[in-house]
Amino acid sequence: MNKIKNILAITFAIILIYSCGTSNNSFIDDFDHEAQALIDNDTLVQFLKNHYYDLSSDSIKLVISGKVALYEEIQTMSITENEINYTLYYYVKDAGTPNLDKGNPTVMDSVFVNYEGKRIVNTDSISKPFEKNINIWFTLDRVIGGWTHGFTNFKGGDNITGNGPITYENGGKGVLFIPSGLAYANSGSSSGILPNQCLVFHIELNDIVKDTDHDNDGVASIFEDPDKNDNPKDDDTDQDGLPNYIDSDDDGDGTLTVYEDANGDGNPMNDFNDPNNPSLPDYLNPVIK
Ligand SMILES: [Ca+2]
Ligand SMILES: [Ca+2]
Ligand SMILES: [Ca+2]
Ligand SMILES: [Ca+2]
Repeated sequence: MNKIKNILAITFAIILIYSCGTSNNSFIDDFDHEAQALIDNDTLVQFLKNHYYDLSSDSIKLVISGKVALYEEIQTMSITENEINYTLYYYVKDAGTPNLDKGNPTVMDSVFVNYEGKRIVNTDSISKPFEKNINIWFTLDRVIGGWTHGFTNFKGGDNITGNGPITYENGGKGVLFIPSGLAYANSGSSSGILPNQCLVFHIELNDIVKDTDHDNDGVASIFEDPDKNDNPKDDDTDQDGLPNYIDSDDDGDGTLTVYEDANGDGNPMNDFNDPNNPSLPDYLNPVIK
């Protein structure tokens, strides 16, 4: 199973670089991203006040008398990226009620999704879809920040594929409303997304790979986070430029992490053999090889 998770992660990472950008906006320009975040939030709030979710057509429409504005039903997440605070808005049509409950994906897990992306043109107007896909895998660490965090609010469904096409039921379903700073920021994208444009994604979460292990070393990517700041991308124990979650020898001592498993239970996280440093697992401790 670990091997499958690893293969999935690599395959999907390649797709993602071309299809959805990355969440590592480097922000090396002198653009005022903080000011843009405030503008985007005003846009999103007003857009949500001006629209409602039409359940019968699964679409977003201008609010009319008798309908409840999305703003009254919306949920929010506070996200900090590149030291800028963002609010991600998401509408839950169905959080997901699978018979086989794998839990929610983490920000490092692989997800199997259907989606349709639209641009917020202005607070009264939304574009036609600029991109849509069904039954496509992504790893949430390699997509725009709005996706990375947004999908963690939903559960995958049940695979009921028989002899026919791939089919899922009971998966999470909803809409993500994403500020530009958690999408394509001030650069936009070749698929017609303008700089500083807020995006809307209708999403369905068909399935997830829980505890995705990018480097197949027995430590799930979400746990390759020694500084425990919920971001495994900034941890590089041996400082070789490869973050731990994609480094097969985390402490750079020449013994692969997968073999730093003295008790042989397949989990390198529970092996502690340095009496001088009893709380540091062997795979992060170059003294223990
Ligand atoms: Ca790993
Ligand atoms: Ca970290
Ligand atoms: Ca490293
Ligand atoms: Ca090692």
